[in-house]
Amino acid sequence: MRLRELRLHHLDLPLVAPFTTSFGTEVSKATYVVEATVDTPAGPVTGWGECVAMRAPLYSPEHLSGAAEVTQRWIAPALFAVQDLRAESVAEHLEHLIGHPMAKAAVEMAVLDAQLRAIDLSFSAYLGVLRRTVPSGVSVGIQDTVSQLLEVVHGYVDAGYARIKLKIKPGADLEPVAAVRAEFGPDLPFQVDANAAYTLVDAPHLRHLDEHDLLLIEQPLGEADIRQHGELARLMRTPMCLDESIVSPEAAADAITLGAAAVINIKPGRVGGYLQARAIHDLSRAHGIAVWCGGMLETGIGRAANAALAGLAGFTLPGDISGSDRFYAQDIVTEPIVMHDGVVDVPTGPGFGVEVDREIMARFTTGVQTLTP
Ligand code: NPG
Repeated sequence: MRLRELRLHHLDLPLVAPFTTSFGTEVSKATYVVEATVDTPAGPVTGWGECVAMRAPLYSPEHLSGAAEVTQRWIAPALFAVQDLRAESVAEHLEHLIGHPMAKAAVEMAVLDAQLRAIDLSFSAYLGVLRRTVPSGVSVGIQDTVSQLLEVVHGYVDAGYARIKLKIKPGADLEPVAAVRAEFGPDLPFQVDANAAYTLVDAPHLRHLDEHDLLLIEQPLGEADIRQHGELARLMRTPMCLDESIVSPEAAADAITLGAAAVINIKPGRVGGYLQARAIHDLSRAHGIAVWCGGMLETGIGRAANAALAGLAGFTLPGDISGSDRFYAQDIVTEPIVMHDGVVDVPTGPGFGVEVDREIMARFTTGVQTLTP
């Protein structure tokens, strides 16, 4: 295959409700969608990817406009120069560029979608996924009041979500967690996500979370603090799950060896793409470490790909693969992902199995960058 053109469609998608985490509140989702045109033996084929970097470097060192710049100046030229490009070799062609996993993942995704469409193969079949559906969890942002929180959680529980994840931060942790557990009882699959908001000196405080029988606590400490997560894990009964810290299979191996992760959240963007994500799944499974698929408020493109990835056998916990309507009144694909009966369907169409609705996408487009050799 030969990469002919990359088009970055910059979008600003309004959220149905503000989303608050320990690093701030978002009222709309800025992203860019990658449209790759690839010459294949079957002729020119278009594939789609998306960049999950946030506007500001608050979750990880990447930010959206930086990712677009890196793509324009280094990633695209490196890939345009390749005579025989395959999705499986994208990472190696980009290995000399340090970091920027989300920028790389977005392009690899679009190349992979095109490659699979050219041979009429779905991403799930490519991965060898047998499941038809995967359990759908939902991530609940930090709310202003406990009563507001309970109302929001009631909505998701009534809708049938398979588990609830609550964002926490210092000052908004033990009380909301206790309130949700008391309201919904011991059977609610319930976990928390701190997005690196604590330090190891908070261990005595965090240990109180053990009283609430959580499925796991996600990333309480900083991205670089793998060893400290190991220490905290030994001080708590709640299973330790890492997100931000797991940037590569090597980081996953370190975390597992240090006892820092009983569970791993796999986000393809954070680890440089779906193929690396698969490698981390395989490594974790071989070590008996449970994984689940995280979410980055993806559009219908990324959500479809996540639903297929989460069909792999090692994904034994519900992922942040909520229905499109949890974040968006209007998605950019013709058939957005829908949660029903606590699950979402694994897409079966060619590539990621979704079609972009260009007319709808145009409504949310703030700019288009066309990159050619
Ligand atoms: O369903 O996509 C979703 C949201 C899941 O909470 C979620 N994502 O830290 O995992 C996270 C968080 C996040 C979202 C982080 C956007 C960074 C950006």
